[in-house]
Amino acid sequence: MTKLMVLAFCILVLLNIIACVPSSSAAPLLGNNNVTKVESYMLQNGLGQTPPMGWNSWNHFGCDINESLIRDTADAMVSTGLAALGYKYINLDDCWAELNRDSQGNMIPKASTFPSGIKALAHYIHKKGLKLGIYSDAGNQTCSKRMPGSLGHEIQDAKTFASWGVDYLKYDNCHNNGISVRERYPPMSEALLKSGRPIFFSVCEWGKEDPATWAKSVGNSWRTTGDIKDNWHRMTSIIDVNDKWASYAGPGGWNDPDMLEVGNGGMTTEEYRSHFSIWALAKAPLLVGCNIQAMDNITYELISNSEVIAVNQDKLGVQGKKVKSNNDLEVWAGPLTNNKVAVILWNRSSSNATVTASWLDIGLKSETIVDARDLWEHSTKSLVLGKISVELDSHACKMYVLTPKRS
Ligand SMILES: *[C@@H]1O[C@H](CO)[C@@H](O)[C@H](O)[C@H]1NC(C)=O
Ligand SMILES: *[C@@H]1O[C@H](CO)[C@@H](O)[C@H](O)[C@H]1NC(C)=O
Ligand SMILES: *[C@@H]1O[C@H](CO)[C@@H](O)[C@H](O)[C@H]1NC(C)=O
Ligand SMILES: *[C@@H]1O[C@H](CO)[C@@H](O)[C@H](O)[C@H]1NC(C)=O
Ligand SMILES: *[C@@H]1O[C@H](CO)[C@@H](O)[C@H](O)[C@H]1NC(C)=O
Ligand SMILES: CC(=O)N[C@H]1CO[C@H](CO)[C@@H](O)[C@@H]1O
Repeated sequence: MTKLMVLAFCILVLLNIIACVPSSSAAPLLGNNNVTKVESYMLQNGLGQTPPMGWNSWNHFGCDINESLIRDTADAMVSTGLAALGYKYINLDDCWAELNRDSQGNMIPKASTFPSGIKALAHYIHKKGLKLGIYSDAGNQTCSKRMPGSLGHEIQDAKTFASWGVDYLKYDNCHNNGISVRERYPPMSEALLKSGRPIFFSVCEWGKEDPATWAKSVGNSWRTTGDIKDNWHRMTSIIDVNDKWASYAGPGGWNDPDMLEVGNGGMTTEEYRSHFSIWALAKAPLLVGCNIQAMDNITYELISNSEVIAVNQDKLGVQGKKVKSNNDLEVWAGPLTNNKVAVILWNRSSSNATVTASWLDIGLKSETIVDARDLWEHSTKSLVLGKISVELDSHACKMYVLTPKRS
């Protein structure tokens, strides 16, 4: 075979993974579910080599969505420059479909709010260089009870989504009749792999059955917690739960502590800066959840920080984690490519505090000398030795990338 033929073959295998795995019997997937078999191979859709970035409608708009909102949001993603920074996915959440399937059992877009259909919307979004995400549920209704779920319709719905040009599926966990998530999520994963289109699979079972321990073979990301809320307490408690699963994340499969609330108004600027910094360090999906069309300058400054985004998208793909905690004064850190280290000093207490990270806390030898790049000040302090220490307002953080010079 020529090199070109080998390359073409590899691409075909990647796009059409079914060719490489034992095919299942023709019986309905749910009825004849064989979890062991599905889990015997890793999810091989080639997606999610770095955490996904984009936008999702839920945190700001809930069920009040329609095709003009989605198109306008896509326009704003491009015109603000956010798309060029990596925010590619424009994701619909709940409430895009009619409650009832058509006479052939297909899901249909809600005529009153998506009159042009999802295929036309995908076309519009693809023309802008962006990708379209959609939403369904591993039960027989979605959480809003305004849409059918995909339980028992996995193959049909995956084919429908692929035929529309969908690039991402968030798969929720409501109205599931108490059936284990380990039975309900793999059939959709397999159906997507066989759909003929690479579709990022976002497992959203809220951390119910410790998905970090099994979902890497099923999805490209898995929620580790219940829903985020737009307040400090919920944001901090969610990221602590997510942190426990740090060692399971990596290229192709990420822990998901839920979507961003930055810009929705329930936290202070320093709290949102902490939220964005920690999500980036934890290699969480960066799915903006505010109204992009009306965001203020501070929100834009936070979510468009290319140095913070670069930590999230670092090719090494190791989730940064909490390495030190002392009365709400915390150090979070993780390795990056080229022996760099990302570190966050975070004061979660209710008053000013000095937070210190010593090199031994964050995986550097104590004699190492680094250049410390402050990712929010966009300034570099040269030749720092042994530790880095900073005074912080309540709930504020500092985020650095440390580049070792010699040791
Ligand atoms: C599931 O699949 C595996 C591997 O193909 C097979 O060994 C096993 O017998 C199957 N189990 C059931 C319950 O069908
Ligand atoms: C579409 O949704 C947005 C956000 O909820 C709303 O402001 C707008 O009025 C809606 N447009 C139509 C045509 O319904
Ligand atoms: C939901 O699905 C289950 C099968 O898993 C079925 O028994 C039940 O009747 C369904 N409920 C509704 C309201 O469709
Ligand atoms: C927000 O940013 C825009 C564009 O950079 C600028 O024209 C405007 O003055 C800023 N507004 C405030 C309140 O800083
Ligand atoms: C600490 O507290 C003082 C007095 O409340 C305040 O002026 C100062 O800006 C605070 N922040 C830092 C980082 O020192
Ligand atoms: C809760 C807590 O640890 N608060 C601390 C915040 O920082 C100040 C200054 O270092 C300490 O005095 C507080 O105890």
